[in-house]
Amino acid sequence: MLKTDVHNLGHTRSCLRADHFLQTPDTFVRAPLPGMKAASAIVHTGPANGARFTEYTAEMQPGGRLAPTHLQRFLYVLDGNIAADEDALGPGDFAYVPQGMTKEVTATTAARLVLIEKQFSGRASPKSFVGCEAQITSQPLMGDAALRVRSLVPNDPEFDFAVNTMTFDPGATLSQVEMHVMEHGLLMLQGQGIYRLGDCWYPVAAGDFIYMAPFCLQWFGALGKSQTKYLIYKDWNRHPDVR
Ligand code: UGY
Ligand code: MN
Repeated sequence: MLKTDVHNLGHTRSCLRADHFLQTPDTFVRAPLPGMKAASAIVHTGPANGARFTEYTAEMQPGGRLAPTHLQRFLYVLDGNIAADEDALGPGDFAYVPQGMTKEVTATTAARLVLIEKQFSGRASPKSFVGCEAQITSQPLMGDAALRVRSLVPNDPEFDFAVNTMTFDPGATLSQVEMHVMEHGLLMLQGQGIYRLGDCWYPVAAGDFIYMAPFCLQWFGALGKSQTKYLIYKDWNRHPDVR
């Protein structure tokens, strides 16, 4: 058999456009962020591509630590176990740390977590919280029981962003093509489907990350025989004047 050291002849599903991008795991590049210990980051999006938030996956060795941040921080555990100060968190658990508060985040086993960090644009800083996705009651989106949304950040105007999981039964779709002022960071957690972004339709699957700029046309349809789920960030409770 012919052996080659080229990687898919340079082919990938990753793609960068003016109002969106798709970042697939074959193109992830890992590097520690300043202050991280025994951990590295895959940066998905941030000010470098015009986003008003930063999102990255942290891959931590046992005993590894996240860098402190001066921003508000939301984290969601993908795999493994961590301690956020006194709270022990496992897969599907999440935590919010307001701007100005420090929480030491340490991996108690090898762990992967996704982090969202952004400058707080509200008035009074919300309080910290931890939660467990499975314990959040889901709501059908636009009355469609085949598409269920769980809001991980309380629906309270003091928060200036939202993070939701959206679970699609096989064949479920967004009920409309959306075009809105909010930007999105989206991590595919399980399953697969077709994402329309701008004028392109992409096959996407668990592990992929998508960034959508404000007003990016978007639509999703789930494919396959099992559920599809993604974790999605959006700016929320903000006047469009606030950047
Ligand atoms: O919350 C949202 O805007 C969500 N429905 N968007 C999306 O799934 N692309
Ligand atoms: Mn949307």
